[in-house]
Amino acid sequence: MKMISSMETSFYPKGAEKMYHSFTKGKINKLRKRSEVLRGKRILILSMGILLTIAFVPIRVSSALVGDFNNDGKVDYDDFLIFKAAYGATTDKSNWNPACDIAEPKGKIDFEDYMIFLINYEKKCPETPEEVLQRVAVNYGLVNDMKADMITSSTFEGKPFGDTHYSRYYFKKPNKVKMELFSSPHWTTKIGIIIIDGPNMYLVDPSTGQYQELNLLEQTGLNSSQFTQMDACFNLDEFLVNHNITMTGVTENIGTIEATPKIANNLYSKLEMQVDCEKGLIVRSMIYRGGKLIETIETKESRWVNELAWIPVKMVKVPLLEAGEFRTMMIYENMAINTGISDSEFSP
Ligand SMILES: [Ca+2]
Ligand SMILES: [Ca+2]
Repeated sequence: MKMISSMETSFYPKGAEKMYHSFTKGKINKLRKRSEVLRGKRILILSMGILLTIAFVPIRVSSALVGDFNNDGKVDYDDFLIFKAAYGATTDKSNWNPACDIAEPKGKIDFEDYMIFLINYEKKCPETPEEVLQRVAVNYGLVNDMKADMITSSTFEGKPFGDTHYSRYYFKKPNKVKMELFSSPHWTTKIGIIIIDGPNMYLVDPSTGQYQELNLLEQTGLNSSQFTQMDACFNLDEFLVNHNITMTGVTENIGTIEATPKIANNLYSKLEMQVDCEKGLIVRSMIYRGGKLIETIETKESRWVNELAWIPVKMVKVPLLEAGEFRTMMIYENMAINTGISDSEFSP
């Protein structure tokens, strides 16, 4: 989009551009983003010297800013929601929106279009905490499910601690999780299965098929309307309803957000999240309970998976222990998204 505006500027003789600015003040920025048609008209208008009477008439033209589907002069979350509604459509579908077909192949809104959309999405950290979290929602916005092989190992005071664990991780939007625990890196013998389906948690013994059921709402003190909103990645609207959020710091690319739950629970009293605005990825979360930091989770490595989303593939969890420094490293291999995991995968 930078290229477009510099091209546009070159249409003007220097003096005329200056005069135009002085007449129109803030409106120039809006007009800058309008189409070739309007640019042609502006040149005509300038040469005729009757700028004020005609300049604002032909406002109903399509935007030249790629990805600005609602024509408000910026490419942001609102445009993403429009794109998301049309994602996957072909011309014969009811959700077909020709405005979103911004890349080849034409007649289909697919991830080629998504990539062009992302290229044009504002990358710098915005000024409000809501907009920073919207970057996260945009990153995960086209993800329906994920699965990966997960390798977990721990250190205490820098030395290996306990066994390395091998598990298969499944996630389905908005709040279904399954972990199959294996006895060895051969991924053959399951020794346990943990399923979380909304507020229900099941601990399954794979050798007998018997399971124990736990209600997470009772365990955590979260109420049912809060429960699905803990995750700013997949339930942002509800997360915002249930938390007070403030921005405590921002650099070019990293925005730091503090979120406190409006209704107290016994899992956390505050979340501090550092968001990489370019990727839309939470790169560090600090969890507080009773005003005290209890755990830090940091993304050490992320990958652009299936050209759809940035997903953490190496994370380190550091609980705050008085006994010493304990670190758990989680490595996700063979991460795949949108493979169509069925709901039945999450029943015990
Ligand atoms: Ca827009
Ligand atoms: Ca296309």
